[in-house]
Amino acid sequence: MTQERTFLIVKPEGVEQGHVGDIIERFEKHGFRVVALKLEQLSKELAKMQYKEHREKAFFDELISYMSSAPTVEIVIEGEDAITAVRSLVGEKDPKEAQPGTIRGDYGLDVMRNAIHASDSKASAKREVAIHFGNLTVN
Ligand code: FUP
Repeated sequence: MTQERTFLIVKPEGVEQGHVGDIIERFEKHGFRVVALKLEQLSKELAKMQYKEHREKAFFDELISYMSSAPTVEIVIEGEDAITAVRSLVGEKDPKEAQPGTIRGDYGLDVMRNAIHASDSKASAKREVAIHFGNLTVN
């Protein structure tokens, strides 16, 4: 077991529908600590940096418009094996396939509006934290 940091975004519909408190509580109840937190309406430039691996995809423009359309909440959390453990609390990308009790299973509307983003690897966590929180250390 290793202490890790990972990066999350509560997406616009998660903020709009009032799920921020519950989402943070789920992570805290599982023993994770919040180490950085902010509410921000992302610029298109920041959203493009966040999702640059998808820039050739058909859904990219819609994703960027959506992610920059309203406030989001960026969070860095820390705990044992945080990257893998957090992805399992988040659930499958498509809310229709996500288990009830996962964040996307409970709150996601569709593949794009799936309530929350979570880094999928150490390298992604490092890259994404650098985009949103400057030189905060990830390990
Ligand atoms: P995840 O890491 O679970 O968020 O999944 P992906 O990196 O595959 O997807 C990145 C973003 O693209 C998510 F916000 C969902 C969105 N997406 C679509 O909107 N349509 C698709 O067909 C696939 C992904």
